Amino acid sequence: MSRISVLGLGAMGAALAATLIRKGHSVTVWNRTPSRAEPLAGAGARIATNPAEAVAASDLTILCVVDYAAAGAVLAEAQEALRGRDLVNLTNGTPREAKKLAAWAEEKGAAYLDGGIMAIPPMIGETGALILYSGSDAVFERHKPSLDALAESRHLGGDAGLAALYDLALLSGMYGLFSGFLHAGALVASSGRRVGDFLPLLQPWLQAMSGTLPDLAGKIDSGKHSDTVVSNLAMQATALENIARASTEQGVAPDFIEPMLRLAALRIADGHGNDDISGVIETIRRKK
Ligand code: FVH
Repeated sequence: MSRISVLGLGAMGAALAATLIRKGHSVTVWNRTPSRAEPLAGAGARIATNPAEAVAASDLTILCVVDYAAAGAVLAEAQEALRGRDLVNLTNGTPREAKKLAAWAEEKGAAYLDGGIMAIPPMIGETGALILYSGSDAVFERHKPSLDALAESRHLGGDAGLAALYDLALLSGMYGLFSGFLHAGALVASSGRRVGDFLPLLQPWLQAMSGTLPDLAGKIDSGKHSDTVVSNLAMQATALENIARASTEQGVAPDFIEPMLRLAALRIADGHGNDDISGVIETIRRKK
């Protein structure tokens, strides 16, 4: 069992620390607001009085705070202690922020692994939780048994920004689903019906439509948006217009639907009305 320090004891950091304790690790914790460490001390954690003491106490440091500004502030207090240490940062941010922090940590002599948590706090340590990692392969391999205690662990590659990129891509899919659900629910509720009673129709429909994703992904990867098109974009834009018009008629704001309609219209205006809806990706891709 390893010695692990957890810095940041918000809802997620506390769940990470509690799980590591429960699974038999020797855990040191630190939080900016000390009172949040008390329940963990009761469960067997040692409390460090500052970030440097926490980093020095363990073979592995896990950092999980609200954002990268906070992560930078915490690590700045521990920079002397970082030399020769392994650092896993599970704070949510952008790929650029992750790469910048990786470079900073490596300059201080630490080996850096970035992570994206695909779970909510009660899922930590349970089946179904996933944490994506990228950055130091050596840190991942050295600590995989401990990391596996938290969630299924998946290493995406040596580029420290990849975990953040994939995390945000997965969240994009989730928020697309939620915005579609909220709009669909508002339409149904406008008839005085219950949204819960609509779910037996919506869930299988979404499941069926997710079956079209491999075909769309293939078209995106090949750039061939006009191959074997069943429901072309021009037809789908008409459906989107109908949804927007019906929303207004029903007293529902068309705000979730309009961006998709606008992007589809741009693509059609570019002469791609007979292509598949996969081609809309070309209207949002920009050169970096
Ligand atoms: N909770 C969730 O459902 C999601 C699931 C997916 C991953 N996220 C990310 O995890 C990071 C931490 O989220 P959290 O849920 O633990 O967040 P809070 O409960 O709000 O706790 C925030 C902690 O950050 C500390 N903190 C804030 N500012 C500073 C600072 N300037 N210096 C040091 N620490 C700071 C805060 O400390 P305190 O307010 O208790 O003193 C908490 O420990 C996050 O990236 C999510 O996106 C969670």
